[in-house]
Amino acid sequence: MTPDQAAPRLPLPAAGATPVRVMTVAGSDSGGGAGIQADMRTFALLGLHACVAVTAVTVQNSTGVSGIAEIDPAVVAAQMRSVVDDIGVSAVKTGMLASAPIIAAIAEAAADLGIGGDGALDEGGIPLVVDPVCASMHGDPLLAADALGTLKEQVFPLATVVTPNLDEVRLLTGIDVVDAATQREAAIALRDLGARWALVKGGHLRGSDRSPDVLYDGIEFREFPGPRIDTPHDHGAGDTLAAAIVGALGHGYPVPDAVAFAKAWVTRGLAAAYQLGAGHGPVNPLWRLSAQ
Ligand code: PXL
Repeated sequence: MTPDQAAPRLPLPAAGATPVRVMTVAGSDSGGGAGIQADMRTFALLGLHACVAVTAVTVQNSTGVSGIAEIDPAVVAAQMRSVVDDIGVSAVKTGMLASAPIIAAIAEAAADLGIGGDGALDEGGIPLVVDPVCASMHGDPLLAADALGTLKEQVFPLATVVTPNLDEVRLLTGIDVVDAATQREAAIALRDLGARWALVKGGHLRGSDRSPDVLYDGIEFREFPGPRIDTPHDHGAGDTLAAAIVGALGHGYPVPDAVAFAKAWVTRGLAAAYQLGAGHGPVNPLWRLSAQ
């Protein structure tokens, strides 16, 4: 299936029919632009039923994060088990995971529930998209410094796709992506950490008016060029991209088609981003509902 770049959409359920179900394991953003709220906006606008496992509650507005309350790791894992055992999901995303104990609980639950791992892209498997969120756009930490190793060791080997931005690539691999060659080197290093597919986003690559993302499966490098949308209002863009990948995987798209779809989706959202509060506004999945 070739994604429609102009009007990216997924098949919609008939009224009253149970939609495709997906789950996000992520933190809440009280400002409504990133984290769980970004994921749910995208899932809803794509016609999906969104389940959640909350990892942390952030106190946050358009100017930054001023507080974080972590959820008990056992409660995070229990949310995942409760949803999968009853409702069932066809794809899962992780975002802000906050701490090493939360990550360990999630990794154990995911392995038990058949989320990610080798069978993820087989019939009946549950693909896992790992957005390795480390900090907010303002630089507020969203992952404990001592949790990076746990994320790499316990979650990356389960990941169907990882979607780091260039700051996260540096933290995870030590590679400073400055050009196409280092972007490919980073994709190889991320796969070496255990992910089946690595998507290295080019959005923060300076000196270019294009922002090609590079997707690598250990065999082929695929480039996803896109226009660079120059806006200060890109809060939640990474979450939105990863959520749209989850939505497309939940519908059974192959990974490269899911990425192409998600890229078109977030590009439309960035073009429609709006100002909010005194700081940075969010990427806008509501473009789909906008008055012309
Ligand atoms: O955009 C990454 C992100 C994810 N999750 C939460 C966030 C942010 C960025 O601020 O607040 C809860």
